[in-house]
Amino acid sequence: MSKIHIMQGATGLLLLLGCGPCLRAGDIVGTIGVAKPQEAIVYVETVPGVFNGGPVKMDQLNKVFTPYVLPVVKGSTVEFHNSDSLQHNVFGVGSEEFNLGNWTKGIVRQHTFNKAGDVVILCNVHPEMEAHILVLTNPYFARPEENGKFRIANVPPGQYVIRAWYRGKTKKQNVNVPDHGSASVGF
Ligand SMILES: [Cu+2]
Repeated sequence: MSKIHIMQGATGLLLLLGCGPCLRAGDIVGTIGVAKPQEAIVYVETVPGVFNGGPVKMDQLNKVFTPYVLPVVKGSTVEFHNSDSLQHNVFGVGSEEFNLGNWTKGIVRQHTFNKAGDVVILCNVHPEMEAHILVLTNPYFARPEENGKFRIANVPPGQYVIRAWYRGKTKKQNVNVPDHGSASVGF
């Protein structure tokens, strides 16, 4: 019996006919060596295609923006919550500038980010409060784990620039993502 006869059902059919790009994707894995890896974001700079953002949440709790850095896809609406029993303000400076005013616990205000870049989020009631919204052009990004390891999964194969953002600065590397398996990057 030939190998072709052994393959049955949808899987066999896909293997025989090929599935074009749907089966071709690789992971980018690596490690970042910084003091607080979970406050870093690793992302692929440009990936062909059009990607849509969705709603994302940033909170203010105990006078701290949470998370410190929030990666979003361009076009995403960020909901700014206030979980403290005092007044906060939210304004943004950098690649996009806006001011949502002041509000109290339980109220949510939002802003849609339509320009790629790094927006510094501040509160004019508490000058010590700071966060970043990292507006990216595609969803191929990852927040490293506590040990510095990261994985960006299912990236279409190709040659890319990958960047690691940390405390407002980025470092870049070139990476070649294979059809299957993974490519390694170290920062
Ligand atoms: Cu505040």
